[in-house]
Amino acid sequence: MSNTSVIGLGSNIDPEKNIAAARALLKQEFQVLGESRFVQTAPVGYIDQDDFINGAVHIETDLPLADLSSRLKQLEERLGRQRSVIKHGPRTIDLDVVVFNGQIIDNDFYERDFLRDSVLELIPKLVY
Ligand code: PH2
Ligand code: MG
Repeated sequence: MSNTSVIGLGSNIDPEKNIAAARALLKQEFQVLGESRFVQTAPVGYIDQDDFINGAVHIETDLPLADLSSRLKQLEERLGRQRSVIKHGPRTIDLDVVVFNGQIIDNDFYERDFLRDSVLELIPKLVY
């Protein structure tokens, strides 16, 4: 297992159910090193939508970044994700690679306090 990654999870359509299903799937697919707390968050970006549940999962994988990203996209589809016409609109599940081998690769880390908090809960020594 050569790579470690922090995956950000978010949902605001039936979020209790979809976050639970996503966490279960990630445990089937990857070696899970740890999970953050999952919290209710107010929508950012497009604000006229329901609150989200957000959190993060720390994993270990042999997959390189590009393959990990496409694997997560497949998992989103398995969980019934519909690509909405509304950018930043409601979603059953969002699985984003936020950190890969200690590198922050999703700028939402800097812009969303809840995401940064979840990541730092998992890797407190992360330099940013
Ligand atoms: N994701 C979005 C848009 N807005 N708001 C919250 N609170 N949490 C999210 O995960 C989120 C959002 C699109 O990536
Ligand atoms: Mg996202």
